[in-house]
Amino acid sequence: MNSMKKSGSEYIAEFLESKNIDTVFTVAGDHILHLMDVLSNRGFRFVDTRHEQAAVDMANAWGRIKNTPGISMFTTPGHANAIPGLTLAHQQLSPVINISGCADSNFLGMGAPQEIDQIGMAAPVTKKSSIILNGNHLLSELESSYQLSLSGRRGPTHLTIPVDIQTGIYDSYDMSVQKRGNISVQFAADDDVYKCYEFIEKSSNPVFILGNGAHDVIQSDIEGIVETLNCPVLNEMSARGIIPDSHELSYGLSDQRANPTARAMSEADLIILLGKELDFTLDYGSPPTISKNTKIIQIDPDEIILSRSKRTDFSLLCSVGVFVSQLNHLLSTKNVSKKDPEIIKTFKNNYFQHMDYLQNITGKGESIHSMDVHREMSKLLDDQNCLIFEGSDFAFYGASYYPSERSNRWFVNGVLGMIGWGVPYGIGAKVALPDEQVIVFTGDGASGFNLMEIDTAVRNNINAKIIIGCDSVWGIDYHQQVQFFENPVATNLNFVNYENIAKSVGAYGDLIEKKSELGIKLKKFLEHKGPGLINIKTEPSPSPLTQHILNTKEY
Ligand SMILES: Cc1ncc(C[n+]2csc(CCOP(=O)(O)OP(=O)(O)O)c2C)c(N)n1
Ligand SMILES: [Mg+2]
Repeated sequence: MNSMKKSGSEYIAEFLESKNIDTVFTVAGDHILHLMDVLSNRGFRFVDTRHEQAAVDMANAWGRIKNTPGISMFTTPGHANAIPGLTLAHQQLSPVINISGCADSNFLGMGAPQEIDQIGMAAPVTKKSSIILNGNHLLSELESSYQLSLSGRRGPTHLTIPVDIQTGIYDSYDMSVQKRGNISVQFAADDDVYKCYEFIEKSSNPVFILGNGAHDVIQSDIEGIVETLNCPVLNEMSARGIIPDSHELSYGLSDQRANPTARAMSEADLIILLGKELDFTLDYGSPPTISKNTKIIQIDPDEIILSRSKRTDFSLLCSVGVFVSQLNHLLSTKNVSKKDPEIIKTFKNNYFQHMDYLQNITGKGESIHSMDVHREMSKLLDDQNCLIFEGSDFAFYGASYYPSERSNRWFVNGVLGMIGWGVPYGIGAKVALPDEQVIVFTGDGASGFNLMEIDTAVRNNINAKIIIGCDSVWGIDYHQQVQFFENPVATNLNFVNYENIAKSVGAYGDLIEKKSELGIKLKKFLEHKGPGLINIKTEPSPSPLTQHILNTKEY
């Protein structure tokens, strides 16, 4: 190989190209201009956003859908703004590489321009946070960030690359390399898989839960297992849609707070957690969600997650996709008799009861209930769509209503419960899915954090669709304050003509105030070829999730 001299920025560009990454979510700034220029000259696509949090949320959505790290790129003060986005990506286990520039490394620690502790700020919300001080380490550092963000429980990584490392010239002979195979996976020992099989054999009504650490499960493997056994399966986050909700043994979202159907898991005598933490959504393995005598098996690619469980009967550190394949294979070699669990009847009853409830709630007269919107929307959607549900009552009605039929097309905020990410998430998702309808359902409060990104969508020609349920309250908290304290504090909002904000930046905007207008106006909105926002005046009403909080929380 001939020796070649290239700038640090050129090495970064070549690295990203070698991983087929061609898109960068950014806000420009001093310390990243050299790298941006090199990437631009090589044909990278820049989505130039209006806030760094939003840019990371877009990279998060893009990375989850493409199953490769989404790239966000900032200057130093922008890095500070990126922390909330990294926090969400960290909790959602989304593959992201965040690259921030900083001042010349020769002057760090001496009051260099805009100097802050970038590494320290990103460290708690990334899998790895580091600074490159030797340009010859660029490629090996990038490779390890890439591998880390995709392996095990996925997540964001951060690299600070000072300006002098971007502009410095390095000889390819001196460049460190880490040649890797595919993304690393951990196999389970055969006798450990057999032990799991023995638990399943002894159980009369097992329930499988695919969690956020189960993104690598193959549909035919999990279908093979639950069909062989005739037992129910639930799923969450990155595992949503791996087994479609329309499968007769799939009972949808595992979060029983938002999906009352899932509460039937309390009748299981064995719960098999596949990449699912035994967290508060499962009452840490206790009643009322999980019965005292229920056995719990936990498979996870992360030892920390296993170690946090306070009661498991058998746990195993292993890639979930690999384990599910191994178990499916083992079951296929056995003469397994099908379970005939009563529990399926309970799941079915819960499901029909819940759907019946959702089908029949409606606003008074011409006023609009969130469910009026979701029922109308479901008539208009085909199967080529991607739905994003903010952390709002308006959206949570939808999250317990619309099925998830394909993986990476159905997103909620997850266990962090953060709000404000939905609008940029939808825009990032649409960059990854140019041929599908991408729809964000958001409350009015949550929409406000990053609503200016509708301008990003217009400038970058990204046809995302935003639907605001405008109930003029911060609903989830407002309803709790009213019930528990009879005193809503700081939870009232004005009715705002959000559609005019969209129109003012050149997007489609419309307002719906009457139930009878829903069908026609939503159809026109979806047919519009360009980004848009529809603002719907809705009645405040606690969603199934909030209702569950109201029923179970005590002060
Ligand atoms: C970043 C962040 N800030 C505040 C909260 C607390 N919070 C959760 S839901 C919610 C209300 C959401 O209101 P809105 O978006 O209007 O939706 P609605 O429930 O009214 O439909 C708030 C304030 C949070 N989870 N995350
Ligand atoms: Mg609201």
